[in-house]
Amino acid sequence: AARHPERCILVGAPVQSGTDRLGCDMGPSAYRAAGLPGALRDLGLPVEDAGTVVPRPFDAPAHPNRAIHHLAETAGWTLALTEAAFRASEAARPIFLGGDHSLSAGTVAGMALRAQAEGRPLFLLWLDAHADLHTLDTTTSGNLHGVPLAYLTGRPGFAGYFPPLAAALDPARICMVGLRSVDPAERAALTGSGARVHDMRDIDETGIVAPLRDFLGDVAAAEGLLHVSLDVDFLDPGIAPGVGTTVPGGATFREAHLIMELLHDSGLVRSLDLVELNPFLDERGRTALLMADLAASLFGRRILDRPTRSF
Ligand code: 4U7
Ligand code: MN
Ligand code: MN
Ligand code: MN
Repeated sequence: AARHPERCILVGAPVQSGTDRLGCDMGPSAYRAAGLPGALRDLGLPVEDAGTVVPRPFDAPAHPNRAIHHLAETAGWTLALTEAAFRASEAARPIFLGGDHSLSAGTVAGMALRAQAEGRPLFLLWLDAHADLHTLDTTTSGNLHGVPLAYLTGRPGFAGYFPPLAAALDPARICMVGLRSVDPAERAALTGSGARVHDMRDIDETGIVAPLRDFLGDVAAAEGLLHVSLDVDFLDPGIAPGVGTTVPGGATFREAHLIMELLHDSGLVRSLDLVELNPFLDERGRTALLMADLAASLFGRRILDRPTRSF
């Protein structure tokens, strides 16, 4: 399998234009306060801090869907983060410190360019309670953290409002895990899309190991780059209260760690989004600490040494 750089690079993305609650802009600071850079260095990894991205100006016309807010600002973040992700991933594995989930419209678009430059396909693991598959026409909340996957897969209606997408993702290379709040328009978009979708019921019935191994096997066989997008609300609100969109019945501490441990052992992860942390809603930093802990597991923290699995 193709090797990835060892070096990690932290990229601050204090985006909050995609939500209707303030506070996500404090996310990057909270991850630093939670000790994420040190935890990665303790694993023996070279860690660079690229600082904080700033949005680019973007002229978006008013959209007929009056619910939508902060459209031009979110599009400007998308533009800036596409470039930042492409640049940061040249010789390192980026960790994007969010910021709300609209930031993934940029980070994943940038990683798609990186994959294209390396002549390899991009795969995406989306860990989230939500599908984030609304188009600008179907969102009723108008919160653009609910649209990144529609943009990234080339669903209609973004032209002129968001930066043009160089390379749309093939839904067959997307695996979604943790779903438990899907709106009717998103459910319709998922049907027949070819995306792999594992809702919480699937996890309850069959566990997550077999489907995840299956997906990772396909990434390895295609010599793909894997991007992981981890939304705080993937986790159960009982262990991760620091998020604006809690949904009961989320992943447990061990389920989430097991996924990170399997991802590490696969050696396939090239980039990671940590999104939706709202430190203003957190309890004494526990959600920030848990997210940092999960990131450390993905980058190699382990309970005991064990052989890595080759696919
Ligand atoms: B997140 C929602 F209606 N679907 O569109 C919407 F349920 O990035 C939620 O996954 C979106 O946290 C959640 O507003 C976006 C809602
Ligand atoms: Mn999300
Ligand atoms: Mn979510
Ligand atoms: Mn959310």
